[in-house]
Amino acid sequence: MSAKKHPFIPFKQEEVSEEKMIENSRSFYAWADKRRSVRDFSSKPVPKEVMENCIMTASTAPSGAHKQPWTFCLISNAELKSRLRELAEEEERKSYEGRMSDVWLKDLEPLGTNSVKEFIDIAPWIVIILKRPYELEEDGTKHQNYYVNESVGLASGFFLMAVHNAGLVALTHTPSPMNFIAKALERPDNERPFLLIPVGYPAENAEVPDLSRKSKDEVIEYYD
Ligand code: IYR
Repeated sequence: MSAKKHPFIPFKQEEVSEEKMIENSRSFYAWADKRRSVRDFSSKPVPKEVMENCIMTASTAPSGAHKQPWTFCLISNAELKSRLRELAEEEERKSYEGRMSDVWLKDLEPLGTNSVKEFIDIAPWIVIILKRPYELEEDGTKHQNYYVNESVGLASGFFLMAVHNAGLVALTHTPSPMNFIAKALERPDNERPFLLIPVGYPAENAEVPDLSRKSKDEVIEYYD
């Protein structure tokens, strides 16, 4: 079976001066550097359209063979959130009380995380990002997707920036193992949970750890 070739169309992008490029990249970096993972959420509602726009921004990410191997579950139902919290905490308790190594727990200490995940109840929206390792053809055959982790990782990054741009906060939560999510949401076999992301306003008394980020010298190796 051969896929139909896309027709090619001209691509034009408005050119910006070097000066403007430097200014834009500098101000974008300064703005991006203000994004923080927040664990203390307000329950203040956020319009559904904002979430849809953030998800559709995520879905503009590049993906292997343009397969867009992702599904976003957008959850506001209080009962479902509460069920997910219960299940996540069950797994997390097992992790914190035995599955995670002492070194891992020590690494997390400065972040003050624990197995209590009340943000799943409190945040107005829970977004579950699922990866799709394969698509099911109508005749039941499996069609593999490509670079699925890379693709869904990129989409997740785009999503976090879209949330930041909307003036909201998010947390990339990875209850592990995550099979319970697919089960609770009754997802098909070709979808695997990738991240659970609460989205909303920060609580009035929200706090974040006073972290610094790696410097240019620590992050970039030059080959001029
Ligand atoms: N998934 C656990 C533990 C955890 C792991 C890492 I690595 C973090 O950066 C933060 C938390 C939890 O969500 O608490």
